[in-house]
Amino acid sequence: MSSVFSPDKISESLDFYNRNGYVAIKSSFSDEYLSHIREIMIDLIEVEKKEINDENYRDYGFLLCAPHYADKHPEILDVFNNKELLDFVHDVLDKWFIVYLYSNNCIPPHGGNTKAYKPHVDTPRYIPNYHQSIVVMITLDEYTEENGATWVLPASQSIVEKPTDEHFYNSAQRLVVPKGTLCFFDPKVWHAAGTNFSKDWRACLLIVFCRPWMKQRVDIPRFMSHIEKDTLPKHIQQLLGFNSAPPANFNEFYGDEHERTFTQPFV
Ligand SMILES: O=C(O)CCC(=O)C(=O)O
Repeated sequence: MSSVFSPDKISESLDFYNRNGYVAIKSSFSDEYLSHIREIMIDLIEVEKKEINDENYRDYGFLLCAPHYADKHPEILDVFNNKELLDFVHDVLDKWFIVYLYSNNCIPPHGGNTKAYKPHVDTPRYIPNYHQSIVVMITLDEYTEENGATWVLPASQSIVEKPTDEHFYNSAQRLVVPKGTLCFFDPKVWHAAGTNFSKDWRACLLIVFCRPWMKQRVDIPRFMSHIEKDTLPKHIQQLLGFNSAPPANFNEFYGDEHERTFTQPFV
């Protein structure tokens, strides 16, 4: 079993993250909520596959924009009320961070893989002593070596050159953690999803947060244009990037607060 920090051990977990490029922290999500979200994710994977309807579709197991489905499944957005999660991201990125990507990685059973199974980094951008983004993987199952627990190469977040597979698999650790663990990653750390040899899916949510001046991976507010913005709580609008859209006319830049599209401090 990997070390899982208690959320009140803030300085120890931050120190571990800064040294190793990842850290696992226990969350307060209920087992019931995690199981419910897991069921929704597994269903949505098929919905999205059908919608994309492309023979060469390579992203089976991932959703491109989970908040897109918040009209039918508003509980998808409840993760943004989780204090342990937001507190840790705040400690790394400071205030006004937004969601860069809200996805998942569910690995099919019986030897299944996803596109994330080879050693990789998520974002190869190297700015010394600066965190531009952070990934959190919320485990929706207990992770075991059998069901595809993630491999992570400790302290590899400043290694630009791809490690050989031999070095990676000899030196990487498996994230063998309970369901409901918040696994934070520096997007520059070398890691890989495992292969799932069990009889059931291995599921997680994957959320990437970034600084508010960065462009999101997908335009989440436009992906949610079928959902009335004002039905979303203000702090969730802010996190999803509704307050950090580049202005497209003079009013959106100079107008009153309700007309402007970038309303949070430009940090
Ligand atoms: O699901 C996992 O175990 C890792 C996911 C991953 O590597 C990724 O999405 O970049």
